[in-house]
Amino acid sequence: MSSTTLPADFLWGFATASYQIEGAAHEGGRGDSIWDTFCNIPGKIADGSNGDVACDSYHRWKEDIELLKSLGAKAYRFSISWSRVIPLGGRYDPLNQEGLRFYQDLVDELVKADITPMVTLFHWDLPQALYDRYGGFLDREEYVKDYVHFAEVMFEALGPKVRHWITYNEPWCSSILGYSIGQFAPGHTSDCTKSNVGNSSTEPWIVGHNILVAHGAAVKLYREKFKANQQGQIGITLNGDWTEPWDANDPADVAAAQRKLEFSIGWFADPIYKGDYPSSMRDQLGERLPRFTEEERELVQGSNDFYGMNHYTADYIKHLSDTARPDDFSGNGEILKDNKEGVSIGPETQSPWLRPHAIGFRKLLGWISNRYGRPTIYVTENGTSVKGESQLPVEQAIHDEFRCQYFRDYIEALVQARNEDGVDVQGYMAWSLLDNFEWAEGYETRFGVVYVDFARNQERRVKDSAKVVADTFTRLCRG
Ligand code: GBH
Repeated sequence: MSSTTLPADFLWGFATASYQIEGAAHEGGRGDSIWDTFCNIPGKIADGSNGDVACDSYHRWKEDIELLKSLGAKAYRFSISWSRVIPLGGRYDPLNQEGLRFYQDLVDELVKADITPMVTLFHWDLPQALYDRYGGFLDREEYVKDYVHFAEVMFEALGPKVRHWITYNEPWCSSILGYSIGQFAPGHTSDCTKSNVGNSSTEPWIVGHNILVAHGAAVKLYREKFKANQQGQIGITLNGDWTEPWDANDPADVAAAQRKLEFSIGWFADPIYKGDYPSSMRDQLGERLPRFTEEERELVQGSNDFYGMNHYTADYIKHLSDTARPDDFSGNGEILKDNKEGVSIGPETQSPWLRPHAIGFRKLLGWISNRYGRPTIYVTENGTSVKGESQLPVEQAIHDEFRCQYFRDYIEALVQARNEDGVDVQGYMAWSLLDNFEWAEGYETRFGVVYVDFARNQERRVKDSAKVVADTFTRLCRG
């Protein structure tokens, strides 16, 4: 194989998430999730919007599959709305057959179209009833049992046709954004200007721990009860930005950049691949970081058949000299977009946290591969917003050269990581198939390779970037 090709069976395609695209929030028997509730709190979503209609994919899913087909996609990653399937969420609560049918039909049609379904069980939309009943993720006993039951329902319903399962999307976000900063549902934080519930110094670490245990328990169930027949793979998807030291000549910044990777990625991946949290986290957090019981460790260690990697950007990290604050979650470093020389990590986008830096993708693929013993990696999200895109008339927005260049650069970095650095990356899903509900930013920020006209009936228009992704992989995958 030459250094500029990918194997013919390389799994490439596009990704979405239930609450961001489905709409039909109060239809088809769906129960509320914590995001329905969160969107109703004034001031939480930039444009005051919500996912009630979103891309209306609950009704237009066939059109979405046509789009995937027209692009030649090999795979489609989507997530399940737990409260659409079990409106009240719990293991003794009734199933909603109409919700299950929706996902079964979707999977059937994808398979007919020769598109591999990649199913994320959980992309942040926890059933509200479970939060009301026992505080959701905070209750290790109840939460883990309810999650495993939900997973079992889905393995049974979709398993015969699904070979790729993702237990969780970005537990870092559920923990830190949901329970430390309070920027995401359910909005817990110690910052009393934002919320009167939460404890940023303890809750995020408990939430992260319980999600890891739930992931491990669902994987155990899959392996024991379904894997032999269904022949699928299961893993977790973690987010992580690459880091560079703010001052490359300062060993304290070099160490802080490494610590930031451990606090964001190692937090979840170390227990899965090595059996415990990184020592840098234990050192800083002490007993605020839960400890694994022997039983939990057994569930979690070795629980990934593949590593799901979401990646968008990079940061410069500057060490902080004082003792870490109780609400610190970055390993006691400052996260900056300019380095000591004032050089930006990359050009600005619509998202304050995101600046393209493709070489960081290659470096992070290498870091993960080395630290965790060369796991199979599926890139489950990668993409960018474009500064000012929402202000553009559709005829201009669809010519998204900035996003096209992002994809060219990042896909090239992936090919180099695979073919020159020996990283075992076997798939790539661009984020996102559609412009969609971008969480706290509402509809002000677009990530789609397909434009969605939210003012005109959710009409879809393919952007140039969709063709760049499709053409690039079609060319690379000739074998
Ligand atoms: C992905 O997360 C999500 O999986 C997807 O649903 C979402 O649409 C997509 O990003 C685009 O945003 O506000 O400074 O605290 C990407 C990883 C990690 C990016 C947390 C935003 C927040 C930084 N995210 N980060 S900050």
